[in-house]
Amino acid sequence: MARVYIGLGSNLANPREQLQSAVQAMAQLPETEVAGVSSFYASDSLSPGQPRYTNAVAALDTGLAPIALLDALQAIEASQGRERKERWGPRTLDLDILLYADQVIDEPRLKVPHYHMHARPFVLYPLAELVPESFQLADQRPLSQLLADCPFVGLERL
Ligand code: PH2
Ligand code: MG
Ligand code: MG
Repeated sequence: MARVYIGLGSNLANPREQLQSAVQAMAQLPETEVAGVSSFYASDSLSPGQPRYTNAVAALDTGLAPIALLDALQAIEASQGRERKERWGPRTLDLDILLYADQVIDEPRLKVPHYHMHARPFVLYPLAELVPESFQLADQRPLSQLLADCPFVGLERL
């Protein structure tokens, strides 16, 4: 089993319900258990002119290999009405593999740790709820240092 952290995001069609259904769907995946879910947080979209996002992070223990997990998460996104039109467009559900055990993955479909997670408060603060204080990311930077460099600005804990 691998400990995996998933970033959840939604800014369309009742984001809180989207995140709750996604957690239930992840709990039903084969060889997978949900080990924890953070609080939900609201913040403005990084892309101007879009509805505010609701974000959270979930910890999974899974026997699915990284690409099999990615396929399963994309199927959940699709089942909740995700449409891929423009990059960074508004979305009913975004499920990002943030960390997969301590692996560094650089494949066309999947880069882990997730790009930009190191500087996004809506990823780092929910992640910090689920891991010990000494937690190190796969590329060795301690989470405490990333948090110190990434102020809790514009985040609203729901
Ligand atoms: N995701 C994006 C673009 N902008 N902004 C917030 N606040 N939260 C997100 O999850 C987010 C975003 C693309 O994945
Ligand atoms: Mg995504
Ligand atoms: Mg994303």
